[in-house]
Order: sequence, then C-alpha cells, then structure tokens
Amino acid sequence: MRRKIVAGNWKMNGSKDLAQTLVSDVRSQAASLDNGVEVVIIPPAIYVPDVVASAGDVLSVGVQNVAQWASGAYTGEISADMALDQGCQYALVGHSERRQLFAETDAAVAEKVGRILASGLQAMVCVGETLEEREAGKAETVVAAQVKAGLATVASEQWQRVVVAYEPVWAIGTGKTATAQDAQAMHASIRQVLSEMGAPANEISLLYGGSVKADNAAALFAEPDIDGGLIGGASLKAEDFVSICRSVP
Ligand code: G2H
Repeated sequence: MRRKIVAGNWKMNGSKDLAQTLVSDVRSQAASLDNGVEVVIIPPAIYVPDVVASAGDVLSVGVQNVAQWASGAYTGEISADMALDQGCQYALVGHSERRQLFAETDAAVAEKVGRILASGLQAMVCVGETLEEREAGKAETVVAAQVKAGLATVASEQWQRVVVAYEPVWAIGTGKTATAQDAQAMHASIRQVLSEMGAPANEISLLYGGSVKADNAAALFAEPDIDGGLIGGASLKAEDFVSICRSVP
C-alpha cells in the first residue's frame, strides 16, 4: 500500500505569523482527516522552526532545497543535516523553479538526493517537461531522463524514502492543469522507469503538482498512479489546502 501525501510548497511566500496561524489551523483540521493522507508543510527554510513548533505530530515538515555539499564555505546554503536537525522529515529537490532560475542540473539534483538520503530525510524529487518539450512529443522522454539522472545514486534500501513529484512546467502557477488522464499517463510512465531502474516502483509515492486546486484535486487523486499532490498557491490558505487534503480518496 503506497503512502498518500499532500505537500504544501509555500515557495518564497509567508511570514512568521502565517507559519503559526495557518499551520495551527491546518493541523487542527488535518487531525480529523480519516483518509490516511500524510500532510507536509514546506515553508521557506527560515520559518521551519516556527512550522515545526505548530505542526506537532500531526503534520510533517520539509525544506524547499538543500545544498549538494555536507558543510563548509557555501554562504547562503543549508544542508540536509541542518534540515533534519531542525525537525524536518522531507527535502524537496529539483523543483523546476530551481532548475530554471538557479541552473540546478540533473547532476546537482542527484548529489542533493544523495545528501538528503544520507542524512535520514526523505527526498521529494520534482520532474517535469516544458510546454515546448510536450508539444514536440518529448514529454515522456524528458521526464524519464530526469528520473534516471536525478535518482541514479539511490541505494536499494533507500527507495522507501524517495517520493517523485511530476510537475509539468507549463502547469506551474499558470492556472493550467494537466488533465487527469494526461497526468495518469505520465505517472504510469514514471512508475515504469522506476521499475526498470530496479526500484520497488509500486511502493513509491508519485505526486502530481501544477495548479492543483480544491476543485480539480479529486479528479487527479482518483487516478490509480497519482498518490497525492504537491501544492503551491493553494497551500497558502488553510481552507483550500485542507480541502485538497480531503480530496484524497
Ligand atoms: C508547482 C506547484 C507547487 P502551483 O510549482 O510546487 O505550484 O500549485 O502554484 O502551480
């Protein structure tokens, strides 16, 4: 049985106040969810201690990025060990905004995944194609290459701490969502790639991300290979976010 996960990626949004009020609100509502979904909050790193304090043992917490190095003279960076030290369970890696705006390569993603798994954290690894790649009929090839490269160093006993998030770049923050059928087709393709890599593919949670909202989440989550979602904009309002969490069957 795969874990069902809904994660809220706040990106560079929020405040100390939001970290306390929104998370407390989500926590109290999430406590009564009866669908077994694991709810994860991924705030800007500076608010992790506030979110951890408000999350209690109801919600999990993650960071949006870690360095590919263990420690040292890397001004502005944080390590996977530091995220673990502050009470995180997850680290996001390879988000398209990191790939596009900060030149994060597949090789860097693989190094970061290595650090995350070595620290004991769980890695939530984002993949996804651009509109040009989709229109050129290359979506599955591009995503397969990202999965293979980004997860190349995962050891057999570490797969249980890997989550893959499929986020088509053209659907991120644009209001455009992949149809449930298109998302399902890509998730099935990713699961096939994982299987070819020797991973226990049927045990790995695959999340969909990209303009998931309260009114489209249920259709996406009803698909057999979609095990939850990575939510951006809609994770900044407790009511919307909890409604999405409730949409997990
Ligand atoms: C995709 C997603 C969260 P949004 O980036 O990672 O954001 O739901 O705002 O498209």
